[in-house]
Amino acid sequence: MRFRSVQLSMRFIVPLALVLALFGYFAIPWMENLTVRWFVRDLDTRSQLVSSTLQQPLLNYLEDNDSARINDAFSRAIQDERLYALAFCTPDETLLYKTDTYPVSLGCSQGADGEDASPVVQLPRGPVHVSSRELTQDGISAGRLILVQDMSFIERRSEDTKKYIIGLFVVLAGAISLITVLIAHLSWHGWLNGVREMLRGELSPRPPGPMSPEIAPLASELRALLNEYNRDLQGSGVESQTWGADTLKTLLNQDLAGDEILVVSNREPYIHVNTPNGVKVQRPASGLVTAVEAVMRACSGTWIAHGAGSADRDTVDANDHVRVPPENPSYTLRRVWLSKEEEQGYYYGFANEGLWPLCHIAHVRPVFRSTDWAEYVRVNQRFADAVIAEARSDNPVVLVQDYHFALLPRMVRAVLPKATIITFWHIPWPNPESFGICPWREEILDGMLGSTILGFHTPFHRKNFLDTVDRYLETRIENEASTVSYGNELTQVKPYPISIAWPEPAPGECDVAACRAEIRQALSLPADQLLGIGVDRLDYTKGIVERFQAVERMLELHPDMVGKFTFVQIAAPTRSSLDEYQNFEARVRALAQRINQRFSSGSYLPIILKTEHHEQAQLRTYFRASEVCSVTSLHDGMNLVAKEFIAARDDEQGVLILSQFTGAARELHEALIVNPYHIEEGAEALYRALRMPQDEQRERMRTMRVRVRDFNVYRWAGRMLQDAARLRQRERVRSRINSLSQNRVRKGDA
Ligand code: GDG
Repeated sequence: MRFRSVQLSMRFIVPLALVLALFGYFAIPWMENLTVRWFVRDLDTRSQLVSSTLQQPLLNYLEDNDSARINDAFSRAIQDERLYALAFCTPDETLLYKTDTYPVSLGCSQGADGEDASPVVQLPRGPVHVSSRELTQDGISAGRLILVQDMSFIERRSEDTKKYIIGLFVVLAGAISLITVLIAHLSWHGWLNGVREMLRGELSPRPPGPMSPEIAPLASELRALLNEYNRDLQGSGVESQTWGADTLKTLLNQDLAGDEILVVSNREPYIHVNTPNGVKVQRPASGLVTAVEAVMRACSGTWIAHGAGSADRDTVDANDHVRVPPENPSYTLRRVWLSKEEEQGYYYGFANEGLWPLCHIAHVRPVFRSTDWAEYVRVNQRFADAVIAEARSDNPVVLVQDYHFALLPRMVRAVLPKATIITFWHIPWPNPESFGICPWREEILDGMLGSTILGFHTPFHRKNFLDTVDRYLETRIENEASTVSYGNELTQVKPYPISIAWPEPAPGECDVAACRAEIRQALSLPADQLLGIGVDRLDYTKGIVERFQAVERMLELHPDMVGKFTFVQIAAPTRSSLDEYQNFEARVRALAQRINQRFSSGSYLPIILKTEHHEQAQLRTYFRASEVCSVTSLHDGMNLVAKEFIAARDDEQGVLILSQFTGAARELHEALIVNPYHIEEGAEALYRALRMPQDEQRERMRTMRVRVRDFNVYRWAGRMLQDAARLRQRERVRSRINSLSQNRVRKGDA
């Protein structure tokens, strides 16, 4: 960027330097000439003055023939430093009197030739100015007085003037160049910042205002280009395809010939719980479940997960199977039961106290215990056994979900070598140094490389993984093909950004105006109250504390918002048996209380904290009712809440504030992108969002809605399954060729 501004500046400086050089070349001789002319005119005047002064005394002395006095008068006159010599010539041009300094070569002819002759005469000692004055008495000429003036001082002065002029030009050129560089630099940066802000909705400390006029016409085109570029980045071949549940079904039937799909995850998509009113079904607060459930509805198959609900055992058959979704069963849920020790060591211990903080840069130290590791290995084996038991063929397609099952791919591969194992890592992957903290790093990497395909949300996480493998294992990495060759196996490692299923308008759903009224009424808020919404699991990676601090700072900076703005935080309880999570919840509560005490008046509270599980439909109503949705994760693989908010806004209004540390920020450039650690930036984003004109909201929201609609979860799954289908086809062809050549060898032997 610095190079660009230097380049830009050079375009000004080079022509400027040329102009100055030309100017100097012609101007300096012209100035010299002018100076000489001024001085000659000055000497003419001086000559007249001196001769007028000497005229009368000279005439008197001439009349008296008093040569002594004449010589004396001449000597006194030339004491003047510039008057060099004097002479008197008779009317018949006889040199009668002269000072010793008078050059004899001049004789009496000088100055007698009329006004046109040049008064400057070159003598061996240098140039002199010669002029003569006729002395007359009663109209009769008495002779001519000749004055010779020294001109060497003119040369000296002219030299000085030249030096000053050249110096002046140099200083002037330097100053103009500096100013030009500075202006070019500033305007280039200003322009770039403007473009950046426009593309990413990035914040600037200045108050919200219209887009600068030189950038505005570029906005749509640049955004369109950026979207196109993103499409290119995210793969090829399937990009023009519109993905939906039906496309996925067709893909499974055609490309995968109806092959069996098995999903493995820790969290189950439906939890049966005992309540005083009987058994109820709950949907967990989980991004993974949100995404994979939509795919399973389209694919059928079997989903293997931990049965964690209090009524789960009562609702399965003899094979631990239950058909789901309960209202319209389309696939099988196979539950795996874990003892308290297994759950503690594998899930809470190794996965959530070890791997979770290890992969998220959220400044919580990972804890690794050998006992947790032993449980992690054991539970991975138990789930691998369940996969093997559920498989009806020797080559099922197994979709392994997340960091709970890093070892499972290798375990399944050991028994079902022909299985196509697709592992998706839903959380970020850290750099090799950070990952190196894990005492069992080689085992984890070895387990994951049992997969046929390994997916991450972003190219950045993929690269971190490849660098880590390169650092800790003996592998061959083909960067272009994005494959890792380890032992005799090949794993394809690619980015597959996850998304949501684009929602159909639910029958009986409130329109935006009704949703707004419903939520404000439920919260006892005035009808015109401005509303912000946050929806997260109560996790320290989600930046809830920083979000509240931004609300507080916004109210400090913009007191006009006190009383008018309320932020609703829905925080679904999660991993609450861990100390870290209990401490975090206490911190969030205390902060909300402190801010509320500070700004409350009457019934007004700036923050409403709801630490309870909500139904999906309720969340959607909140999204539709709010002016702004705030997603301020300190680190997040993707973040589906951001996409759910966008999908909920069919009125094309509402502003998304999005942390730059989410995978979603790589796609949703029209959100207001913030650094959640920078509280003032968060505060200004909030204020800007609340004051954003409807047209700008519409433009941003419309672009983001098209993107989330097209890049939906079916596409996410479809791209992975298409890659799997290609690899399976290649494998089939290879094994057919192998068996053909073996047959030939056998026939030859016979
Ligand atoms: C991991 C990665 C990645 C929240 N509260 C309730 C509720 N939710 C739903 C949201 C959303 C989901 O939970 C949360 O998804 P996120 O993507 O934000 O986050 P994680 O759970 O941490 O998910 C993440 C994701 O996997 C997918 O790959 O994006 O980066 O960390 O769908 O709506 N749902 C219900 N009640 C709630 O109270 N029903």
